[in-house]
Amino acid sequence: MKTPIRVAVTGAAGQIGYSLLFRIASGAMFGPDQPVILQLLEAPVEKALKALEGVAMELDDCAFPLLKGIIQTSQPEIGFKDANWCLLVGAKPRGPGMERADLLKDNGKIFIGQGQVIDAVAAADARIAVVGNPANTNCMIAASQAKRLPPERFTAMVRLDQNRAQTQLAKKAGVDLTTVKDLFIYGNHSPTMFPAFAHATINGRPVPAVITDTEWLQGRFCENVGKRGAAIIEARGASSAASAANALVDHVRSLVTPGAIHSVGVKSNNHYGFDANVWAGLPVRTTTPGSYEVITTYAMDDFAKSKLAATNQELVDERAFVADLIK
Ligand code: NAX
Repeated sequence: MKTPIRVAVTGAAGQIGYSLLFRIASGAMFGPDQPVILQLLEAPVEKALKALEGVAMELDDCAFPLLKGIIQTSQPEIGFKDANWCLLVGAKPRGPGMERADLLKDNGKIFIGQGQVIDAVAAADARIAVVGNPANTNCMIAASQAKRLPPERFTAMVRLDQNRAQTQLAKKAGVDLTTVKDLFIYGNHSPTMFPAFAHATINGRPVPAVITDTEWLQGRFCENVGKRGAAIIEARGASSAASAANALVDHVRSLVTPGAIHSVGVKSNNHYGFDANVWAGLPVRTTTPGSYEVITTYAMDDFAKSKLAATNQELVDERAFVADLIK
């Protein structure tokens, strides 16, 4: 029997948590022979902690063979202790009339604190994946607080956007979605992000050769993917949860699978012209479990360059909003 992996999950009693924890405990994230210990962290709010108790009871009731322990806490020092993976899902939602700048600052404070505690108490091999919005900037903020853990350990989730884009292309082309490959998301997890269709393939052929409607690719397609979150809220009356949890399973599963190529929000280091210090969605290839290299060889046409410039600008602006926090 392998040693259990300790997986810390914040916002564990939230919507995404409710779809996510059971997948982790069933083996979908780390494999069918990898035991896990779930370290569930919630805000110090009575209602949330009570709900967490209920979630933990349901996890118990599933009798998952791989689940070797459940910790419930509102204290980051306990929740992140010796964690091998820290899945930062919890965040303050944007309230009515709230400016994006206020959301950035409020969440910034949470991710400053969590970044510091993770750096102090998580396992030496800790990996961090940020889902709570604004995910890229929250990830940048958490990473800015780490002295022990290097920046490449901190990743932001853009996999939901990749999955959304893959299905949109498959539907348009009338093909099975598994035939759509090499579709990567660049930039922010926001409507500015860019699904780079020109490099993607369908049955081995470049997407623009299969879907010849350039106006659709540059217009409706990019818009549908970028604004899908809002469309889900409109239809469901609540934000994406099961698909977000599924994307996080994919994000981590791909990061622990050598050879996988996928989209991840990482420190850009100037790749594709992004500001060096923002976390941008980029194509990566997993090298060893938990580590990756950015694929830097894609050429960008003028349309792609303009999209990259816009999403980069948004990330730079977000960073500027929280500059005083991360000093
Ligand atoms: P919920 O509001 O259902 O759950 C969030 C949970 O986080 C709550 O239970 C809350 O008590 C908890 N929380 C708040 N502050 C905390 C803290 N300091 N420590 C621990 N827990 C804390 O939101 P949910 O629908 O689960 O979404 C979670 C986050 O994911 C949101 O920020 C949301 O915007 C973001 N999303 C990100 C996506 C992505 O692709 N990156 C897509 C889906 C989702 O919109």
